[in-house]
Parts: sequence; structure tokens; C-alpha cells
Amino acid sequence: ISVKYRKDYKPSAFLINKVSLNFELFDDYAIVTARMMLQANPAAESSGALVLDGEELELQGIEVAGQKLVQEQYEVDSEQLTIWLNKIDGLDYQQASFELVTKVKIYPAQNTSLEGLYLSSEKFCTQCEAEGFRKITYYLDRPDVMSTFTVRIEAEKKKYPHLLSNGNQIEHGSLANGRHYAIWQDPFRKPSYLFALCAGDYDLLEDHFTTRSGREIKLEIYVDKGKLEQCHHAMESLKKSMAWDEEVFGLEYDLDIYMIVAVGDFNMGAMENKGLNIFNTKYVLAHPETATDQDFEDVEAVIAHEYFHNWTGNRVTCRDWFQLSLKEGLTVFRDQQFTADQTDHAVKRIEDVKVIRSHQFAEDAGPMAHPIRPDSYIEMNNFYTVTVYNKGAEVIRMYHTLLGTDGFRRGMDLYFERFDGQAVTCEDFVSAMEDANDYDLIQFRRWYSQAGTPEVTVTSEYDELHKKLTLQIGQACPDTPGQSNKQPFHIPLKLGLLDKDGNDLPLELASNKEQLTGDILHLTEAEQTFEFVGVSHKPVLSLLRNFSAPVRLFYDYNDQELAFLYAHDKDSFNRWEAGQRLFARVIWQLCAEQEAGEPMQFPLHLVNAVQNLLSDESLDGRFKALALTLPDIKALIEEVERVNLDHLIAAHDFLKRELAKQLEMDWLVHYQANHHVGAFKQDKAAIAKRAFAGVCLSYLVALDKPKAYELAVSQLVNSNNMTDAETALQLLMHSNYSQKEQIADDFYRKWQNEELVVNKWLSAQATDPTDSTIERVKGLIEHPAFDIKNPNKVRSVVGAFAGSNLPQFHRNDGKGYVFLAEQIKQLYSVNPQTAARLTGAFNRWKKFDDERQRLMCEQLQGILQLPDLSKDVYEIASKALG
Ligand code: HT7
Ligand code: ZN
Repeated sequence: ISVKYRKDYKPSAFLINKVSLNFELFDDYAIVTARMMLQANPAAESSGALVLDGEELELQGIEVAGQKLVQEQYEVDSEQLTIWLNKIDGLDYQQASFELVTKVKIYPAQNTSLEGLYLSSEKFCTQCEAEGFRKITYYLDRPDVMSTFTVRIEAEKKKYPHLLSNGNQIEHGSLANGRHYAIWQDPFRKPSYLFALCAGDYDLLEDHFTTRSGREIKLEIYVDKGKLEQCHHAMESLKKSMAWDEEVFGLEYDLDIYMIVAVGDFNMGAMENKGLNIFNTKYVLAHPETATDQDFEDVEAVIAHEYFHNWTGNRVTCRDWFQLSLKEGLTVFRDQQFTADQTDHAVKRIEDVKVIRSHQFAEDAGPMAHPIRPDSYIEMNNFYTVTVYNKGAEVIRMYHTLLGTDGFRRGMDLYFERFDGQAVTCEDFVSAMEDANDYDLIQFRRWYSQAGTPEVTVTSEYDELHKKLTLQIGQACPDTPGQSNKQPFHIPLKLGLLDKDGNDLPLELASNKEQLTGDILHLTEAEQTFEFVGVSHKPVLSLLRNFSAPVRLFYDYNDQELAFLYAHDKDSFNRWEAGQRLFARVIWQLCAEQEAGEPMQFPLHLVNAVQNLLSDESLDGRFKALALTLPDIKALIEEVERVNLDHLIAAHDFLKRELAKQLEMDWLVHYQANHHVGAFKQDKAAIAKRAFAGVCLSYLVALDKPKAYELAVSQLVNSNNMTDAETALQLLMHSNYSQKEQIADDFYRKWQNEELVVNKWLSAQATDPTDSTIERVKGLIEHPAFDIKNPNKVRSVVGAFAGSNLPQFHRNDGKGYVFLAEQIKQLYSVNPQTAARLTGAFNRWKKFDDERQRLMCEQLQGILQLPDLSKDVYEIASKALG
């Protein structure tokens, strides 16, 4: 097992100027002929060996410059084809370009890894990022080798009427034996990871978009037969994304056609192949009866994300995979801004920060911690992480905060001006931002090289006499695997000082005024003191507004200050944040009471704070829903060194139940006022009401009373939309309701032919925190609705159980761990990527008590003993054990 290091990057010894691929597709195999024009790379050391990547290929023939090669002239192993160019008569490979032709046989129908060319619902499709192209043909499968592609596809006409690839179709026609062909040409040079091919019989939704320069673009969405009416939202989202990128970044689409194909078997969300995106059906199909409001938002966001990659990823791509955040962090930031513009900025920000706190902070503090630009990897697929994507987006957001909207745009413009058509590095991006704004980002660069979540500690002192506020601010970053003694980061800390009415006081520093720009304080040293003058009275501090940096903030708030911020902060993010801190303090206090053997006491001061927020008519329903939801247990676990999980879960449940009891009438009144029966609407107001009503219902169900169950059952049975139905289903399935089996059976009977809804049904059961779940999930694995080869199914049952059912996954008897390990064993050779993702559920074992630690390590050790373990799973399990 070899480790790849960023420091070892070397330009490719050869370049590929042009490639033509010919695919002859048959039901049980495919023949791929590749014709490439190669040349020695003037920027690299020349060598007589041309080394091409290739895996799981049956080589049928090679020709170089028209000569058939014989055995002494090349060598093949399980990962590479080496051609000894210096053994080919008359070939002057250093002076002139030369042609290489290879022919291979592959078996897409047997390809369960969902990487390379494979079949999904009897249709051919591809997934080449990161290193899947090498399972299709021998190639220089690295992102800095960019070439123009011409692709000919031939297949049986009846079974595969649509033959698609990147770019524009330039020819098609019929062949003998009921076969046909199509030829596609992509005028843009691209790396192999952006190659795509789809062949099958689809339903097609067509539309068009006129760019602001007046070009007409054909838009096409291909889906499984019968799913057309579920594609309209995706199409609208695509058009919105195209318009937004023109308006906000001045970026227009460049080909004449943009195609999206939806497939049921897919390892991730979607893939931005040039002109031919391939999507997981989950992120294309949406109809109110089968998809929730959240699903609609997710579809819009993923469509946008893949579309935005056309510039940030495709036109300017990555030099090597260590630079992945160059395209992913930037594109996530762009899709987050897009969604915020379509929905609500505060709500979107809170949702994004929740992901950072629950998942990214955990990754940053665990065995897989890595900087957003990793230094090494064993399997690249393991580095499509929340750190590279979401922390990467936070880093991009900090440029936006530091440089402002206009400065950020200037940086982006210069980035495209300098690097369009090239494969570049994160450093190239930073220098564009720096040069376009004449702004020093030397220290800021540390965000790319240092892993771990910085901890910022603030203390304050108010001097009544001189109207002065002194903030003492320290920053430190914990050690992470392979990194210690981190240097201070440049942290933009957005802040406000609130007067007694909740208004912001003016901000002015006594000295070093450059350390404050607007409401951004620049933290650059391990310890800093900031003196604010003219502070008319003792303020309440609103720190890290809008979560202006991906850090953990420590400040000793008291309950009154938090309640005040929860009620008054102008910064909606911090208003939510104050509520979360308030809840978290209570939860930890309840844990301490259990630790001391005392009964848990509900602090009554919370009632007022929650009641005020609940009845604040000025607030958006989605914001209220978030502000009334207790902190995620996963995020709470990240707040402490080691956790007593049983106490934490008991405290969380207790607080939920007490709030439910204390405010029973309020929850009911607000539920009734917001739960809508009657014609379905999907405007912002209706979505907000559904979200708010859903949280009210969750408190009512926590009462464990027949009346509350009746409400939930009635919502489920009478709903005309999946948002209400899924909320009610989950609440009932996770409760002690005596007839939940019946509820589950009825739901399945109703929706058994809608795969994406069945997945919701699977997860609702897998996340049931009650004791019988372990037996239930074992049953689900055997259910006809489950298929281990389909990652959506695996995620819905096994992923949901291990990732979102803390009480049952972490059962004291270890049965949850055994179940997960068993599934990994079944999956690692079928789909190594998905198996590796599941293995990550053991990563935080060090957080738990000794017995749970022992039980988890036992399973990890068992996994490492598996025969022919894939490097994907090996990397995660071996790093977890340290
Ligand atoms: N750029 C795409 C990444 C992706 C992927 C990576 C590894 C294995 C399978 C994959 N499918 C898609 C998705 C994106 O970020 O847009
Ligand atoms: Zn992406």
C-alpha cells in the first residue's frame, strides 16, 4: 500500500494533445479503442518509458506510430501499462508528436464499484473522478494532462436509443444488426476525470436558456422512464443557476448544449463532467408528493453546484488531487451563496454551520484530520471530505469577508483571466486574490497548510469611568496527526457590542486601528489585546457574528447575556447561536447532575426565553424552527474531551420533554396556526410554516401522549406533501407510539414503487433510537427494498444507523458496532468507496468510555484482518487505530 505525497508532484513526462475514443457497447462487455496524439512534455524530464494508468482492463492490442507492438516493447501489470518508446524503431519521441492506439475489453455489467464504465438500471454510465478513467482505457489519468476528446459510441439501437458524451454531437447513424452510433466532439481541452458517456433508453425533458450575450443553449435532462414529471424543478434550478452565475460572477455557459443524466446507482451526489453532468436521482427528481422542501432545496443546490463547476473546476481545473479544494471549496461557497440568494441568508448560514460543527469539527479533531489542501493520501476517494469541501468553502468565505463583495469579484476575475484553460494550484488562487486587491495574504495561507480547528478565547473588561472596553483574545490550534506547534492564523472576527436595548454601539479602537475594518477584528497573533473607546455603557458582546471564521469560540457568557442575545441580536446567526449556547449549558448542567447522582432539574429561566422566541411574529418560520431545535448531539460531543454518552442522551431527552411539558399549550397553538391543511403551496411562506409546524409537532410528540400521537398520525395520513408526511413518519417511528409497526407497513405499501421515498422509510426505521432497532435494521438488510450494491440504500440503512442513531449504534452491548462491521465486510469488495465511508463511523472512538472504546477497536481490528482489504477501507481503519 503506497502513500502519495503532495511534495512529490512532478509534471507528466508526456502530454496528450488529442484523443479519439471508440466504444463498442454490448450487454456483457465493451471494446474501447483509444487513439491518442502524444508528445514529450517540454516542462518535464524526458524518459524512454511511457507509463499509462490502467486497471481491470484486458489489453487486446497496442500500436505506436502505426507499428503493432510486440511483447518486449511493453509491460502490463494490474495498475499500469509501460511502453518502452526507446525500443520502437525510428520513433523520435523527443522531437515529434506520435500516435498511440490501444484496444481493451472491459466488463461494465460486472463493475459494482460504480467507478469507470458501469451499468445502472440497464443503462451505461461513467464516473471518472478522481481516478476512474483508468478503468475505461489506458491513459495519463491525472488532471494536469488536458486534451480534446472525440468520442464515438455504438450500441444496439432498440435498447440504447440515446448515446451521449461530452460536447456537441457531430454525427450519428444506423449500422447493421440493429445497431447505431453517435459521434461527439468536445472543443474544450479537459482532463480525463471530466469525461462522460451515457447510453440507454431514457425519458427526456428539453428546454433552453438564452445567455446574456444572446446565445441559445439547449438544456436536456435524461431520466428513467416514467419520471419526467419529477424533473421540472431540476430544470428550473438549472436555468436559475445559469442566470445567477452571469449576474453575480459574469460567467456565461460555453457549449451549445447542457445535459444532465440521472442514475439510481451513484457513489456521491453528482458529477460535473463537461456538458454532460451525471446525477444521483436523489438530486434530480423532486415532486411535492414524493420530495420534501429540504429535498427541493438540495436538488437546486446540487444542480447549481455542478453547473458552477463549469468555470470553477472545468475551465480552470486542478493541477493534482491535493488541490481538490481549489475547485470544491470554491464551488461549495458559490452554491451556498446561490442558495442564500434564493432562500434566506441567515437560515442558510445556520444550516451550513451546523454541518461544520457536527461533521467537520469532528473530522478536524479525529484520526483523518487534514488541511483543506492535504499533504498525503493513500486513496484519493477518501479525501472528498467535509474538510476539503465545507471547511474549504469557509476559507473562501473568509476572502469574501476580508476583501468585500467587490474585492472578491476582482480576485475571481483575475483568477479566470490568468488561468482559463489551465490546471492550477490553490497557491495560484491566493495570488490572484492578493494581486487583484493588493492585499497581503501571507499569513492567511496557513489555512491551506494547517489542519485542526483553531480555538479562540476571549475575555473582556469594561472600564465604566473611561468608557473603555478591553478584549483579551487568544488563539491556539490543537495538534493533529503529523502536525504540532501550529502558527497563528489570520482570523476575521466579526463582532458587535450591544447596548441595553439591543442596538449596536459604534466600534472604535484606541490604537492599532488597522486591526479593525468595519466590524471585522483581525486576529493574527497567539495573544492580542484590543481596546475599544467611546463605549458608552457596558455592552453585551456579540462575537463571531455570522460565523465569520471556522473556529471554536470560548467566551464566558452568563445566562442573562445569552437570553438577551437570543432575543435581540441584530445578527440572526448569533441570535440562533445564543439559543444553542443556552440549551447546551443546560444540557451539560443536567449531565453534571447525573454525574453527581442527583435528579435532573429543569431550569425555569429557559421557559421565558423559548416562549418569547416562539411567539415573536417578526421572525421567519424557518429561522424559528432552527432556533427552537436543541443542539445536535454530535456537535455537543465535539465540545468535550470525553463524553458519557448515556448521560448526554438522557439530558438531551429530558430537556426536550421538559420544554414540551412546560410549553405544551404554546406548541399546540403554534402547531395549529402553522400546520396547513388544504391545497398545497410551495412558496417561501408555506415552506416556513411547514418547518415551524414540524418543530412544534416534535415537541408535542415528545410528551408521549395519545393526543399528540393522534396529531402526528393525522398529519401523516392526511398529508398531500412529503414534507409533512416524512416529519410525521419520523416522529412516530422514533417514539414509543404503540402502533408504529402498522404505520411503517402502511407507508411502505403506499410508496413501495417510489424508490426515493422507500429510502426515507428505510432511514426513518434505521434512526429509531429505541432498543428494538438493532433487530429491525438486521431485518431491513434482508428486505426486498434493500440492495447492497446501491449506495443510496446502504446510506439509508447502514449509514443512517451508524451516523445518525447515536443511542443504538453506541449500544452498551456493542451490537451496533458488530452490525456495522458486518456490513463493511459484505461491502468492501463490492464497493470500496462506500465501505470506506461507513468505516469512518468508528473515527471518534476516543471520545467514548473505556468499554465502548474497546468494543469499537475490536471491530476496527477485525476489519483490518479482512482478506484482500481495499486500500480505501484500509486507510480509514488503520488511521482510526493510529
Ligand atoms: N466533483 C464530484 C466528485 C465526485 C466523486 C468523487 C469520487 C467518487 C465519486 C464521485 N462522484 C462525484 C462531485 C462534486 O463535488 O461536484
Ligand atoms: Zn463539487
